[in-house]
Amino acid sequence: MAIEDNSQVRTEGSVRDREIVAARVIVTCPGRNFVTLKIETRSGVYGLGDATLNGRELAVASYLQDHVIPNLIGRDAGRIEDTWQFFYRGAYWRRGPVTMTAIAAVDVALWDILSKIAGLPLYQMLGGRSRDGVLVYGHANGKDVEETVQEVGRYIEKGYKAVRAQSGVPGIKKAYGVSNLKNAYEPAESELPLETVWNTTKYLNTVPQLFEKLRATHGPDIELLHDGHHRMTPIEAARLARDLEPYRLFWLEDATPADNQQSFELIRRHSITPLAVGEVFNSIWDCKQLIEKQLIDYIRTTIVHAGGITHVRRLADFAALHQVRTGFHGATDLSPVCMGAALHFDTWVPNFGIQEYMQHCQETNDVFPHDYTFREGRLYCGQTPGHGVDIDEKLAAKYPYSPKQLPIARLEDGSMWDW
Ligand code: KDG
Ligand code: MG
Repeated sequence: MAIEDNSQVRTEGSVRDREIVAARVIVTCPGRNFVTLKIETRSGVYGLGDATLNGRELAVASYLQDHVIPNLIGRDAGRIEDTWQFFYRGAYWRRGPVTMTAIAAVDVALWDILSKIAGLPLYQMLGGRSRDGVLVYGHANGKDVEETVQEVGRYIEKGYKAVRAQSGVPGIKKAYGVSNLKNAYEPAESELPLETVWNTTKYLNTVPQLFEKLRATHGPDIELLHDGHHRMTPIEAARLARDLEPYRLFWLEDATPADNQQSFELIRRHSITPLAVGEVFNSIWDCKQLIEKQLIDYIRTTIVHAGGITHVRRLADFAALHQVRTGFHGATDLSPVCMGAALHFDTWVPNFGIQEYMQHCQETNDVFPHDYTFREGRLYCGQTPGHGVDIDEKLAAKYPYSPKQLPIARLEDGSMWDW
């Protein structure tokens, strides 16, 4: 069967046009590192996929270059599902962030190609619009509660309807999510990991004060979010979730590490604060229990780190059966290519919740021209065929790779902790 299909590639006109004749990996650092896969067909149509895995970029570049691209040449770009299965099932060594990011890059590039051939924006290929614009949340942060409250105000003035708030904590030198640069929080800032010191007690004493002040200052309508970034144990997370109930959060994210999915039962038992998790997940299997037991409200797993549109579509459909909605990861370490694909997905997916939108810097936007736009708290994907994001390769070549790793966290006694 496979052999017959391959012979069609060589003889059928349109299938022949879709034959993959070249693929290459582009590594660039316009403000931060990005890895992009470009796939070209015989007819000259090309597609782009994001392959960026923060702090581990070259592992994915090598996986693509050495193990994926040789298998892509000669394949029909229209066989998206079969190509996905080939790289997932066929690799024998399945799952994991490196593999699933590489598969995602191929998958998104193929969806881009097929949409371009059809002459349609990608969301049409998925089934068309479910909404006009995509609700997004921005990142407000400050060195203390006062400054963070002001920063949230700045986002509201800019039209945001949802804002994530992260504040400095007295006694913690470098709290997660707080930067000197305000909009541009880039945690991967040094060649070897920066060592930060963590204290959960101090954190748990500060966060409820922050949200009390936010509600008192900005009123009941603005949606407020917070990221615990895996630092709490389940019972500590349950306490924070309960303490935050009066301030009605849109969600509390990554309250505790989800390696043991069952640990979310404990948080759920004690609190009605909505929970979001999953930016580090690579597969539906990482959240099967969380979803089917309704232990979470939002799934954050996004296209670039979980096998692309083909796999995340499956995950979203499964989540819909359990009234779990999507809330895709959208930090700046996910390139505009991922953002473009995510916005088309968000425009289609019936069980959409929210999309994270941490704005890229000007250098990044110049390297990746795109057609999505922000208006009154929502992002709108464009009508260009494909996912609407391109790469300026000449400009990209001017920004060579710059090795950077994410920080680590230790407790005050030196023990390693979750960053
Ligand atoms: O690479 C790690 C970042 O993407 C992560 O720290 C950002 O937690 C994050 C978020 O919610 O955006
Ligand atoms: Mg997060």
